[in-house]
Formats: sequence, C-alpha cells, structure tokens
Amino acid sequence: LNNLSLLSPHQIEMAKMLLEMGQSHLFEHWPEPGIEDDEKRAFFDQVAKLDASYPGGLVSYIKTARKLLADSKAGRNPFDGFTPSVPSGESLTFGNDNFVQFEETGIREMKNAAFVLVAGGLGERLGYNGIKVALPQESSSETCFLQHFIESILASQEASCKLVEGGCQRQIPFVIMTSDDTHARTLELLESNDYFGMTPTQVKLLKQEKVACLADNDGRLAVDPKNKYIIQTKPHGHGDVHSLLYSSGLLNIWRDAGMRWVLFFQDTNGLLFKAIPASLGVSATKQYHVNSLAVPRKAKEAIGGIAKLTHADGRTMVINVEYNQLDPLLRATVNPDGDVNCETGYSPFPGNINQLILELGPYIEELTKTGGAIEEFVNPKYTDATKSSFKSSTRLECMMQDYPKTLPPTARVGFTVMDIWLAYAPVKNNPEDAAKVPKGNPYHSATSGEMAIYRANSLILKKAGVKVEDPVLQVFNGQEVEVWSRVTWKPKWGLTFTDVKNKVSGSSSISQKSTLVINGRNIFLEDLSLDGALVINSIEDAEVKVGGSVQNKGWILENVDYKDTSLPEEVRTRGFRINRVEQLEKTYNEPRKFCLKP
Ligand code: UGB
Repeated sequence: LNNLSLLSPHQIEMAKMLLEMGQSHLFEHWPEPGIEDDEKRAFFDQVAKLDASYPGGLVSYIKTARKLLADSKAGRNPFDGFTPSVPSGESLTFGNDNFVQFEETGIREMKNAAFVLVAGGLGERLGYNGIKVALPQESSSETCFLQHFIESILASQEASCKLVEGGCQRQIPFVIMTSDDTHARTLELLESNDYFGMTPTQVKLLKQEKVACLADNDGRLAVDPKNKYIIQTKPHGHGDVHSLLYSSGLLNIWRDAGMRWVLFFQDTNGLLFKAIPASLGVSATKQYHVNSLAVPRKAKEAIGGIAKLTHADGRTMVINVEYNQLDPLLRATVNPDGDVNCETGYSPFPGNINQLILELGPYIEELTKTGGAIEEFVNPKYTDATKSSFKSSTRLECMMQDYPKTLPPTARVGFTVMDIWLAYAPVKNNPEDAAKVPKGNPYHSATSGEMAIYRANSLILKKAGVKVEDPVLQVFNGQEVEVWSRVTWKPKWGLTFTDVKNKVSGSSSISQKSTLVINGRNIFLEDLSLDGALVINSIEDAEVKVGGSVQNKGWILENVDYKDTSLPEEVRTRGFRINRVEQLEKTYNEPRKFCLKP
C-alpha cells in the first residue's frame, strides 16, 4: 500500500480491484517506494492490458475461473444432464449433381462472404519453428498455405463477380487472427510477397491477447517465477476470434456493404477450399445460421465430434464435443463402450474440421448480446488425486466452434459432411507423433498433408475423365502413405468441379511417377499422355492447349530422415525431398492462343 503514491488514479483503481479479488499475493514481496518503481508501473500496465482485452475485465475473468476450477475439482461434467445423439445434416458426395448444384450456388454467394483465418497458434504439436501459414502446402509448386488461401479467395471473388450481370467490383474481405507469437511474421510474409496479389487494404490482421494464468483453485493469478512484476500469460484459444471481430467493428461494416456470410478456417488445411463452394451453397440453400464442415471420423480420432445434445429439461443444441469429452459422455449416457466405430467403420458422430460458415445478420445479433464472449473451459493438470494443486499454472480457454452454445433454440444450426479426401488434411503433428497414430487413422502430418493434396487433385481429374494411374504405397518418416501422381494447380484454374471438367477433354492419361504443375488460368488438357514432369506457366490472357505425349525422367521423391538437422525443417518434417531430375517446362507470356503438342 505504501506504493500507491507511485500510481496513476487508474492504476490505483486496478490495485484496489486486485486486492478485492483476493490477489494480495501479487504484492507480497514488493519493496518500499523508491526501489524498482518502473517495474511496478510496468506491472500495472500489464494489468490494465489484461483487464481491457477480456470481456468484462479481470474481475469477470477471476470469477469465471473460480467457478470453472471448482467444477473441475468436483469432477462436474459440462455436459451433465445432456444425452448425445447423432444429428442430421447434409451429406455431400463429390461430383454428383447435388454437389455440382451446391457448388454453383456457393460460387454465386461467394461475393457476399468474408473470410476469417485463425492463425494465432504456434503449433506446438507440429514442432515447426516458423509460422504454420508460411509452410509449403506441397513441395512440387512450393506454394505456402497463406498464398494458397489468398489465391483461393481471389479466384472465388472473381468467379462470383463474373456471375453478376455487368460484373461487380466486390473485394472479399480477409481477416487473419494473429497472436504475439505469429503477428510480426505473418505481416512480414504478406508484405514481402505483395500480399500474394490481394489488395493490402483487403486484408486485416486482428491480434489476440493472451490471458492471465491461474496458480491455484482459488483463482490466484500466477506470477512469473523469474520476475515478480510479471503475471504469467498463455493463449486463450481460437474462440477469441468472435470478440475480436465484434470489437473491431468490421461486422457492421460488412453488413452495411451487403455481405451475408462469414467463413472461419484453420491454418494448415490445404484441401479446405475444395469444400468451401459446395458448403456455402448448403448454407444458402438451407438458410443455416451456423454450418459446420465435417468429415467422417474414426472413433477416438483426435478431432471433435458433432453431436446433438438433448437436456433432461428439453433444451437441445447441435455442437462440437471435443474428442476427450465425447468418449466419457457416451459411456455415461447411451453407450457403455464409449466412442466406437459403427458398421461403416467410422464413428456415428461426424468429425468437426473447424470450418464454420455463419450467417452475418444472426451472428451480429448474437454478438450484440454476448459481446463475443464464448463459453470457456479450464484444463488444469493436478499434482495428485486430491486435486488441490496444479503441476503448472493453468488458464481459461475457449474454442471458436463453441459459438452455438449460447444460441436460442430457434437458431438454424446444421452441418455439412464431405468426403475426407476432398475436405480435410491438416498439418498438426510432428513426425514422431504421426508415426505413432493407430493404423488406419489419419496422420495429420506434413507428409500426409502434402500427399492428400496430390490424391485429391488426382481423384478430381479422374472424376473429370482423365486416366490417372493408381497410387503406390511408400513410407516417409515412419508413415505409410498413398503416393498419387503429383498434380497441382492454381485455384483460378479449377475452383470447382465444373471448372476442372471444362479444362479437360479427349482422352488424357497421367502415370503414377508423373508431376503436373498447372500455373495459369486458361490451360486446357486435351489428349495428353504424361509420363514424367510437366510444368506449364501462362499469363492471364494466354490460352494454351496441352496435348500429345510428354515423357521424361521426371521428379523423384527421395526419402530423408527427419532427424537430419542439415536439411531445412520444411523438408525434414515431410520425410522426403523432390529431386527434379528432368521436366518439360513451358512458359506462355503473350496474350494469344498456343498449342503444346510434343
Ligand atoms: N489458434 C489461434 O488462432 N489461437 C489460439 O489461441 C489457438 C489456436 P489447433 P485444436 O482440426 O483437428 C481444433 O491447435 O484447437 C488457431 C478443434 O478444436 O491446430 O487442438 C491455430 O492457429 C478440434 O475440434 O487445433 O483443435 C489453428 O489455425 C478439431 O477440429 C486453429 O486455431 C481440430 O482443430 C486450430 O488450432 C482439428
């Protein structure tokens, strides 16, 4: 208290609040005024920041923490009283009429959508030292995730505006949620690459702040062990995206500009944009306020399951139940065996891939009530069964997919299940952990993420009529994967299945050892027989017909060991590198028609 004289009126207020909230331990070892005064002021700067960046301030944070910590100690299940059942949603099969129809509707709606990428996570599980969006999604074209996302949004914008009579100038807004861990490097990646072709003002970065750590069950804030003037902080989770969007004022700007949808997505799923047009079509057709994208899920797979929860008092909600909660919930209610596969070989609960499509109007209405606050949880690691102390400090967390939890029963909450090969192959696990994934479950590694892109592109081409040779099985970093022909294309070449079909004609074939990199828009495959590597680059106004027989030694995948520290991390995490032995590379940079027929 002697130190109060050092403080500004606002800082004094903060100090009183902390004392009232049982946080006197924070000042226990503070020396007399005159000693370390700057550090004391800096402490209050941090307190003010923590207070301002949490809805309801620190008082609210500490109160919620006490309640959730007491629930956790008592072993209270957040789903007590709820019985899970399998909800109904839209299940799509790639390429059939229904799918094509939804894609068409989706593309029409795309100009009314804003995209939000949550990229504040560092990806501890992946063990990569850079930011995840800078990782190449595949190493044939070496396109990084962020570039692919931006080019997909730009291609969607263009395709959608083309459908408007007389065209339209709409620029699809793109928000990236960053954190202190990722902000500077994300900005630097954008700036050093001219925003990958997007207008810089089209992109907005919103930085999430960390929250205070909790030292014990009484909700005492944790002090940094090395510096008594710093409160320990940790990430609060991707759920922050809702309060950040709300406080940024962007939602109202979008609404006033005539936008109708907000699409949320995660940082390393290279397949996602293949699923977006059709899912947005589902949202528009079914008028879903909330549409979660989902894929068939293996029981116990480490992704959340979408379930309908019905409470004894009649309340129902369709919500993601995280994988660690689904099994106990099922055991306690409808199935003593817990989370098990059904006769299809998959869990009856679709897997949440954390891609959400929200209708903007109802979203704003809801956030106006909640301020964007999302139901939180706490996950302390206790030292023993008495649950009286923690191994290390904990904090409150929140997840973006918990948004529907506060919605009224009238809200239209649905989901769209897609083929897994089309929609979901995130890069989350390091090689060692991926190699330990039970056989048959997805690895979710850099290796599987890249292979999934080749497989999806090969399967799409196959469906469009190209003869693509069957894959071979190969092992990289201890993971057995299907290796398909390495086919990649720019989003503007084939955003939808219809686009791809329009680019392919006659009778074309691609052998398994082949690589095909399509780097342009108006490139048409006609009676092409490819056995080797072919790279086609073309400018916007060139039109290139690619046919004939291309045969060369091609690009070979060579195994590398992830422990070999002489190699770049991007290569090691995949377990292979591409040896570009021989290829045919053609570049067309004049605005006219060309024909490649070797
Ligand atoms: N993220 C942030 O932007 N800020 C944060 O504070 C934390 C993360 P993870 P997670 O796809 O398999 C989710 O860590 O949270 C970003 C779903 O909850 O990769 O363990 C981060 O940058 C789960 O239901 O995933 O699990 C990244 O883009 C399931 O769908 C994103 O949030 C699972 O993803 C996800 O962060 C999955």
